Amino acid sequence: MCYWRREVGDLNTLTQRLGRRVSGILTRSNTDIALPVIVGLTSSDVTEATVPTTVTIPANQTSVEFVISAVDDDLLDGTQTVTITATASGYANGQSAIDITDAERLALTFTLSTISEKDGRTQGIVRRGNTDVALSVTTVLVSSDITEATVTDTVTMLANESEVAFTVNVVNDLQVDGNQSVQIVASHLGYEPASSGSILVSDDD
Ligand SMILES: [Ca+2]
Ligand SMILES: [Ca+2]
Ligand SMILES: [Ca+2]
Ligand SMILES: [Ca+2]
Repeated sequence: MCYWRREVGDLNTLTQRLGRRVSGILTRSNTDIALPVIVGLTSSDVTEATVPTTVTIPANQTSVEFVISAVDDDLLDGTQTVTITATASGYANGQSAIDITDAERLALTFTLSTISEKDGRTQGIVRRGNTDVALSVTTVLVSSDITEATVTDTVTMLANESEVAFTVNVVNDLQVDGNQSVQIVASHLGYEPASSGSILVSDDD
C-alpha cells in the first residue's frame, strides 16, 4: 500500500480573528516507513487560510503535525470553506476541508462619556472596520436602561460609508437617583460579537 491521508482532527472550524491557528495531521498509511517523505501542501484559498509549502513526515513516523493559519481579512465575508490538499510522489492526493469563520466587529463611541440629566443628549457613532462597504448595514441599537437614556431602534450605514451617527437622549427623571451607568449595544447579523459602550448619566436632582 502506498497512499496517505490528511486529517484535521476534531477541529473543522477556525476563526480568522487575530489570525488564529490549528494543527492539521498528515498521515501515511503504508507500513514501510524507514524513509522520510516530503509532502507538498496547498490551500484552495490563501486569502482565507495558509499552510506550509512542504512538510516532512520523518523516517520511522507515520504522521506529522502542521499548522493551518487563518487570514484575518477586512472583509465581511462570512464563513468560507477552504480545502487543503497534500501531494507526495508515489502517493494518492489527500484532501480535507476546514471552515474559516468571519471575525468583523462594529465599533461604538460616544462624544461624551458622562452626561448630566439636564443636558439632554449626546451623539453616538457606529463604525464598521471591514473594507467591503458597497452594501448598506442597518444596526440594531438597544439601551440597557430606557429610564435613563434612549436610542433609536435602528441606524443605517449607507452604501460606501463606514460610519453613522445617532442621538442618545437622556431622561431627566426628577428623582434623586444618583449617577447611573447605561450600556448601549449595537448589533448586526454578521458582526460578532455585538459591540457595546457605556455612558454615565449624572443626576441633577
Ligand atoms: Ca473578515
Ligand atoms: Ca474571511
Ligand atoms: Ca437618572
Ligand atoms: Ca434624577
